[in-house]
Amino acid sequence: MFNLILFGPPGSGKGTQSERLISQFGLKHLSTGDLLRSELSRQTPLGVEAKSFMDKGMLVPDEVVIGMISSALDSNPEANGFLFDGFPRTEAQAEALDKLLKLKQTEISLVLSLIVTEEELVKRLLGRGKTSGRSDDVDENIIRARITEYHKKTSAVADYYKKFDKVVEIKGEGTVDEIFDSLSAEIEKRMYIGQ
Ligand code: B4P
Repeated sequence: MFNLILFGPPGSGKGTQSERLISQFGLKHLSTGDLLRSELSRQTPLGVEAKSFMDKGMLVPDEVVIGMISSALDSNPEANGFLFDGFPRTEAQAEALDKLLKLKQTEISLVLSLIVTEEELVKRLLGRGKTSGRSDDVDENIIRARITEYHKKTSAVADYYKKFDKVVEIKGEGTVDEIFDSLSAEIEKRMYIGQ
């Protein structure tokens, strides 16, 4: 099994690149942002709880997202590997993910970390806000709050995986094709050795 984490701040291109990577490498896409937005649009109790955090640019509580990922892993027993997009976002989530994968006798193979400047992130997210209908993309204050949450709680996740020598940093500015090629090259170097 090849399990990839696509890591980076909000707006760094995780969702954009994930769409292409899953079709190229046959991985099952697990995006906590998409899972939460699906709960939200169905107005489930979980979605209603999550909305109050997402609308302020804050992270949703760990136990909520860990529970969602655990069910998603159980629902996909046939997967050849997973692409985790937007998860883990805290050290507690990273530790929980390690335990869940261990139960399945597998582990994280690689963490690809997209590096993008803050001004570019804000520009992209405001741009997406004009068309996406996402309430967390329209207000610059909320966007900056998400970036602050990232620095406070999420950037430490890269340090967690660096201890296991699993992180490769990728320049996340340039065309979508250029970034996709850089990400693919790193996956190809490892995918066939690990399988
Ligand atoms: P997510 O849905 O994960 O979204 P994101 O980080 O904001 O965006 P992403 O990184 O995927 O977007 P992309 O760059 O592709 O999170 C939303 C919220 O959900 C969080 O704030 C949090 O509240 C909650 N949440 C999710 N997971 C959680 C977790 N594990 N724990 C707790 N809370 C959680 O796209 C951005 C824009 O850039 C697009 O318009 C795209 O077209 C553009 N773009 C992409 N690549 C580009 C390029 N190379 N050049 C120019 N523009 C580009």
